[in-house]
Amino acid sequence: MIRELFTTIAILLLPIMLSANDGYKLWLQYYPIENPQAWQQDMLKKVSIAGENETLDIIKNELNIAAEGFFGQNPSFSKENPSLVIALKEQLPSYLASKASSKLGEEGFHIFSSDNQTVITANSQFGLLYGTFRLLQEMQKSNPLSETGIVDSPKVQHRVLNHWDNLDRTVERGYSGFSIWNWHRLPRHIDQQYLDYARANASLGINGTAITNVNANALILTPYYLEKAQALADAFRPYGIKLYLTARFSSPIEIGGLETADPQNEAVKQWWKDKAKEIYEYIPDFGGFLVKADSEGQPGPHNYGRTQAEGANMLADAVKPFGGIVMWRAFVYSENTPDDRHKQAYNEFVPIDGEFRENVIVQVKNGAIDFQPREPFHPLFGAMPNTPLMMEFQITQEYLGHDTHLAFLAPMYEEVLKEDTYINGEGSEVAKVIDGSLHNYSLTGMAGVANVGTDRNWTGHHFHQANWYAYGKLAWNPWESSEKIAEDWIKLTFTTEREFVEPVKKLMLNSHEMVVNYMTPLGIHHIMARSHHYGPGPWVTGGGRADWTSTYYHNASEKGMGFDRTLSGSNALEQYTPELQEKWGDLDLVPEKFLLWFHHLPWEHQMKSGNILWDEIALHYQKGVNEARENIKTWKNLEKHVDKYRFEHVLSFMEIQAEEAEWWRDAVLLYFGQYSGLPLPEGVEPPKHNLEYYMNIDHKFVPGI
Ligand code: BDP
Repeated sequence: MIRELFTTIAILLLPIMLSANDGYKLWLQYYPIENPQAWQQDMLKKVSIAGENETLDIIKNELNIAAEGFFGQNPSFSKENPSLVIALKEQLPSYLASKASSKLGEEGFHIFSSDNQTVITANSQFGLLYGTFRLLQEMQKSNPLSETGIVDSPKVQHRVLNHWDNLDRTVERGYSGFSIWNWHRLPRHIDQQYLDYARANASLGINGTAITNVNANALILTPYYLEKAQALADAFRPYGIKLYLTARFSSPIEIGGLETADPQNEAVKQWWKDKAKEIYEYIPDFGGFLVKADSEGQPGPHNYGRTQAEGANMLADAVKPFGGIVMWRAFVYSENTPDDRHKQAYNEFVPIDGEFRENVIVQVKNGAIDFQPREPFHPLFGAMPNTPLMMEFQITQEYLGHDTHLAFLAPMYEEVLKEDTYINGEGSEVAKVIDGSLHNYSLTGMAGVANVGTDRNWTGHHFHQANWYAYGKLAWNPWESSEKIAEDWIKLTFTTEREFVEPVKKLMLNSHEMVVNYMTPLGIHHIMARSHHYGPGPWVTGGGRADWTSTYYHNASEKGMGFDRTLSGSNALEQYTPELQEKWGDLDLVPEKFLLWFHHLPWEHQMKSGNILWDEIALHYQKGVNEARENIKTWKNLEKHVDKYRFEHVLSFMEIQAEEAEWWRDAVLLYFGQYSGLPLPEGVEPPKHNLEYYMNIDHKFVPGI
């Protein structure tokens, strides 16, 4: 009797339980497909998977979860008359193998129909895994297979997440809780979250993870930690994910007892060789090292008068016998170099183009300063034909409002990838540097600075899951469009209902521009609060490093504002091709989004709209605020399409965002207004407080530092 009562209560509670979606399942919701078409239901009825191994088990498990979610039923796994065949190309009967594409490479896949069967085939088990995820995504979106099916393979080899996670579990620039790596419990306890993390990555085709901060701690290379790293590598392996570690350049001194870390010193070279050998004993398929050197206080080859190539090559030689690579960051700049920070990486790396070993890839941030809300592409892209370069995007929103500001970053990534460098004439887009086609690179890669943490929904803001997703999709194919990425993500994460998908897509696609509007419009940059970068700080000046202040970048005075990077200023422009110099150097041709990035202009400068610069700046800030408010209305109208948890969560973050957009507008306009001496134009709301009030805001313990 009591048991029956419980059952009844449980059944009654079911709808409420179902609606409690905390977002943990990311874009792998596999929610019920309403009115499924025959092909959808039939496809997952009887599945044949050729062979046995851990990756195939993962595939099987995925099909179970998906079929259960879509239709409330599990597939039967059988070789008899299967509706879905999953097999390596070499395992397929010849009549099917002959239909499979010959262009799959190592990780690609082909999904096609033949008679009444659907076939997923590939040359490797990871290709099968990627193909399975793709098929399930298409099912959730109710996209029937076309005649030719889907043939897809990654355009970039190394698709790596960079975790800026410290050994104490804090995450540098992390806003979603603590590091998901529980070092204390490793290696004995493998948390389910590690597997779910690997699964989510595999569903996007991400095939590498650098698990430690670029501001590295040498301890990670000691046996105590290598044993833990090994446990993670073992957990990730069946998902096709390789593990990388960050190498602190001074490790030979700190943990090796040597007196120097000079890359030309024989004992140092040998130390790294031995260390690499040791690491490969723990992790036979270790991916290699990620290195930040000679930057922001990190040790590096400069300490010994050596070049970045000499430093990188020493590590490259150490991992070479085991097939490892070195991802050497180009984020090298110094407060002691008198040049515009914009120019320093280029000046350092271009002269040593071609001097790196063939297993080194230089990792370049998307822009020359530092993950600003908007930057022109880094001038190194296109400028190093003899050295493979990989892209580094920041997924975590250090300079984009942290956890609560909705900014869908695919349009920002896409803008950079599709920009033409003109290096080999028109059509030399950055994406062609990244996919290797422009210079025939032997190595290709893309890194994304991860935004995941221990928050239940992984990323703080539910919509920031979309940035992890977008990064993965663009790493797989840098030519993918943001619009498609947004639409797919919405459908997989929430619903396929048009009344929801369309407005949310619009909101997402505009969200990055909205943030730029209320933070740093028209090429303004680096005016965030000092150090934690949370909120406005255009007044930040002085301190140890000019290149970490706002005044260095905006140069505001009674005469106007902006960074003159033309011939009359730092001439950073000369690092771009003549086509771009002409365009970006000319006030009539430069896109207004880059105006104050390259030019210092008077407040009365005439803009294309007919407004003067000051008015235009102010109107952009107001526009951003209006857009943030508008988003709240849009979201509220969509309540009936979303589960309560995610609806409320997103709504409260949107409210914070709209409030903080006002904070940005008021603080920045009051500050620059002191110099322009001009009134706010019509349509811009007066500030709520005075400048002093904003300058005195002091947020305690902002996460991420
Ligand atoms: C800057 C961050 C700093 C990182 C650095 C980097 O403020 O925390 O260590 O980039 O990329 O944006 O190395």
